[in-house]
Amino acid sequence: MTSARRALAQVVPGARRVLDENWTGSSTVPSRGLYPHQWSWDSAFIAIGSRHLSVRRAQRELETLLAAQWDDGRVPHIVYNPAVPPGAYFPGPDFWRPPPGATDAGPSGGAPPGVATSGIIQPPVHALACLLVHRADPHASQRSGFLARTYPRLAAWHRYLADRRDLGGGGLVSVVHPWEPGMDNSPCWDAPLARVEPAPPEAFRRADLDHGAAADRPTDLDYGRYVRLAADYRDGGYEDRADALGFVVEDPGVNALLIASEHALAEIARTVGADPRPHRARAARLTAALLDRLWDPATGLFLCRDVRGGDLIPERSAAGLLPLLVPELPRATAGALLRTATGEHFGLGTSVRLVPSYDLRGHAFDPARYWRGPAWFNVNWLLERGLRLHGASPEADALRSAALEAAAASGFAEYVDPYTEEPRGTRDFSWTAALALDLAVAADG
Ligand code: 9WN
Repeated sequence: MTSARRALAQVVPGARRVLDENWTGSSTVPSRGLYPHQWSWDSAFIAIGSRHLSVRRAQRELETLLAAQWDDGRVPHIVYNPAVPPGAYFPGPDFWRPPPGATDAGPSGGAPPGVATSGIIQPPVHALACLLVHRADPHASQRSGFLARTYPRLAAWHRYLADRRDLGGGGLVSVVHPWEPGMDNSPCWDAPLARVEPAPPEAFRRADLDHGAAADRPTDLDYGRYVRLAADYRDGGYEDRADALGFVVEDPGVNALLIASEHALAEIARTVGADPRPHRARAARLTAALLDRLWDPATGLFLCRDVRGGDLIPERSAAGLLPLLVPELPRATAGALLRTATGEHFGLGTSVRLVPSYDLRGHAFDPARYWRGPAWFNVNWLLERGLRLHGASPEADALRSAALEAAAASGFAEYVDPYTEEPRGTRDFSWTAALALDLAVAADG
């Protein structure tokens, strides 16, 4: 049996089981216990995998999410399932309701009537996901009008990011909460978060520790700060004003994903008969701003910028490698990123097989704790794609094989120790199953 066939045989039945079990009929929960609602970037990754099982289901996944889009264009990071008890996840739907008068948008913020959502965002992987779902069966997609329906929503989403979230004024998108870039507990947030007064412990009750090991999850102090930031944003009516927000950061991962998605949106526009040029132009402007504001030649990596403090944050995170997804990255920059990925700080192909979320040599490195060292499958899927885009096929092939093996061997874990590949976090995690499925199909193809 070839290694591609072996990967298919190892991964496909398990991945299908996880995705079927986590499907609710209109979307897929990331995990039945720990994350019992719909999450934004999870759904994009899930659709990228589930398109191989059912294109209609993948379309539904994305359209359920996009149906919860706010009137200002933002796509919320959580869409709550009304059938799930309110205490099953913290923060629940009630947490996000703005106080009366805080916003013109009414009691549910800007969410459509009858839909309960959070008020913050996650990385914009959705246009890329929509394009890949379309490509799984272009004729059926065309017949069902999938891209024609999703294009206006995706365009409004990107417009919100470009127009309302350029809080640093330099042409990049800022995040206003550590949950927004999706890498919640990254050591990159430690310095900006240190300025935030934590909410008192009696102000909230965590539900995550009912399902996850405390050593794998953020600390209570981190949670206190997450709660304070989210409550302040809500109480300010979700207004995106740099001077009113306690946490404002330009993250290279979020911006790289927006650039990749903006290129996908140009392709979608072309397919539906709209003008692709504004999307290409925005991608080019974002690429120039990314290079200008976040590239750090000394570390050979893109860094985060603390907009409130003004400086680059001197921490090496895997988010800084994600600009490998940018097609117009200068050759020398892509080469430097490849050297950084394979060098001592990320160790790809030398000390580890999967890229860790944070610097193996960093002062805050922890191989078990949430985004402070473990390897995550979505990050590795994105990097595999970026390596291939920039011609590093041997590295991409090795990463793909390692991700496939680790996903199956770990029981589709949420994340793994980068050295031992021991499973961490929850198991039967949807994006691990979905992206392993996608890699297995590509390996076979
Ligand atoms: C908060 C669902 C989400 C992922 C994030 C991951 C984690 C939530 C949490 O789970 O975040 O949004 O409760 O910790 O960090 O990337 O989307 O899988």
